[in-house]
Amino acid sequence: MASIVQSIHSPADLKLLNYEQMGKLAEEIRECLIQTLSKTGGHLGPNLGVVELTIALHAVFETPQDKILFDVSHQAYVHKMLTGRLDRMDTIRQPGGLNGFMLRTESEHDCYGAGHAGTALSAALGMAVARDLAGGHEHVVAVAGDAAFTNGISFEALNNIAEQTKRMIVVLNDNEWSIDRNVGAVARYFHRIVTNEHYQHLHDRATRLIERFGGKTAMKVVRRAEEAAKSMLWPSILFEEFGLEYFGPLDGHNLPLLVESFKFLKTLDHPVLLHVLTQKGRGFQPAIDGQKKFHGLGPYDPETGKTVAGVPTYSEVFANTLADMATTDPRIVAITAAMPNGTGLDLFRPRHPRRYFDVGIAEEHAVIFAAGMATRGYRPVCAIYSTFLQRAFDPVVHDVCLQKLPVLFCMDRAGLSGDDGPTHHGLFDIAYLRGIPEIVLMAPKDEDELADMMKTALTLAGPSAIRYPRGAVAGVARKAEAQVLSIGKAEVLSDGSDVAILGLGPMIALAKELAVALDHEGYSAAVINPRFIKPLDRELLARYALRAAAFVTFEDHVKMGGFGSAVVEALEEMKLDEMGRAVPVVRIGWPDRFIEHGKVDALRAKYGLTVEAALAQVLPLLKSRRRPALVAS
Ligand SMILES: Cc1ncc(C[n+]2csc(CCOP(=O)(O)OP(=O)(O)O)c2C)c(N)n1
Repeated sequence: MASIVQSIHSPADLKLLNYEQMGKLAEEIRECLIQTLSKTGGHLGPNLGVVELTIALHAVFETPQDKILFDVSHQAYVHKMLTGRLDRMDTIRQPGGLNGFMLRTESEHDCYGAGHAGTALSAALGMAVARDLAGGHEHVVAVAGDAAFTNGISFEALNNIAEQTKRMIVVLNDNEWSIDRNVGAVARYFHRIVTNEHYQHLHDRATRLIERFGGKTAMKVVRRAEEAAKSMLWPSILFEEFGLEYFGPLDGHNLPLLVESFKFLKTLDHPVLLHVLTQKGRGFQPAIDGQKKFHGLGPYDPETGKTVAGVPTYSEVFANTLADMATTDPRIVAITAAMPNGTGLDLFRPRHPRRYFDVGIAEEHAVIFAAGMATRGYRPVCAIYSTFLQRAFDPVVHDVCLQKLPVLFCMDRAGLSGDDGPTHHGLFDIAYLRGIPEIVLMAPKDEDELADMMKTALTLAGPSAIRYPRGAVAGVARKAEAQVLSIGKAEVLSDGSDVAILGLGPMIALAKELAVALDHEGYSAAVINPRFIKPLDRELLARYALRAAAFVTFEDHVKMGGFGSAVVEALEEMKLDEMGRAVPVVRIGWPDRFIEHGKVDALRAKYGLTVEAALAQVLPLLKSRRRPALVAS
């Protein structure tokens, strides 16, 4: 039998299908997702959950005129398949291929890009108000998961919607999961609605109605759907108080019910919220059984869901080390903003359940909550990805640093994230933290030093942050006991007199390689592990400025405002060469542009984060060396 999915080149094709064909299409899409993502990796569970919902949206609304936004947009793969990108699905998250999130530059159907949670309602409201001002007629639909409602921005938008527009549809896609189980009062509230037996009764009635009339003439269907939809009105004090008429909860896998409900909601002249219930991972048992794992993952076996065993990661070392430290230090508390899995805190939780806090997708709250605990003598450790801590910049400044509170930020995924792309690259944290007074900023060269830095941070009287990358550790031997490091002191791994190479964090590997390459060219290079971005080891910089013809800095961060910039600033202030000039610094880091998704090594090569690029820049400086090699240190 010919496949239906292959016949869908745009949403217009979808509109020609009857419910039976749509049901078949849903099956085919699921199969395609399971097979394709088994090779590319990606957000399988969330997408399997929204197959019918996305089909229904595109069956009723007319993108690109109508606007459909997905919060985070990790669940927009089906949307991509239905909007002309099916033939490129096997390139998703691959170099040069489709992005794993919505991208305005990828398709006219992607009206809003995202990757961070909580933005859909605000952006949709902006679009609805822009439509109203311009006298337009398009529909604006924001689809947001239940966990997106643990995020403050969603509530800031809710607070505003009814006052600003008369026409906007919010779809609450409730599967009771964030990446982990969804948490907090909002999650409990949704759960209460869903488990109410009255709902079950209404739901069955509505389903019967829609199914009975699904095949009849359009008018009849609309009228009956209206009845069904109205009969499903189940008072939700929360959303009604915000001025959105609430509908639901309805079965998010019942295609006719969804389609008819959207047709009905489209006719309303006030903001509405439709609560749909979906099952994450639907249609693939391993994903239903392993919700967390299948939220987002690398390649897997499409039959069994099995993945290859992972390598030890920085996240795991961080979490195990913290759990060990917490055993002897009762002041330590661990805080995550909905990322217990990604940050490794899953490992901390069973060992210290009372000192583990998942606050939901709420980075600002996480940081201020930590500040509050710190005022009471606790040592909060906020494990937040570099990219998500961007959300909490003001709390870091205003609540933690200004009050000199001893909160430790452990910034996982600092550096290029690879497949996830620009929304997830952790390339800005040095730039946004370095200018804040009081904070101590560190980057370990390996997992052993990560433990040292954690121990060091926990001795400090004020705020600190440690940045470490995604993925595998260096694989070095671990000391039995972590040691406290001297604040602001770099580590000289090997001395040299022509060039001083500073390799921040795991970029030390490139520094070592460059030293070897320079040695082949007849130059002697010092290899330095800076350890501290702030305070910088100025004394060391001054020492090498008197001997070396150039510095080279390597960092997995944007050059602008990064570690190399800090070195340049410090040297410029010192003006140490014999002419009162600063010593030249070759800065190797990411350029001033957003970096696309792809493989880390390939992107490093493309953008010049390589030993070769460093060599090409530093050799001319050495060849025109202006000064004699001076005294040894
Ligand atoms: C600001 C921010 N913090 C954390 C994340 C990581 N994250 C990605 S998806 C997700 C859970 C989303 O759950 P939900 O909105 O319910 O959608 P579902 O995956 O269940 O469909 C989280 C925490 C993020 N994208 N943005």
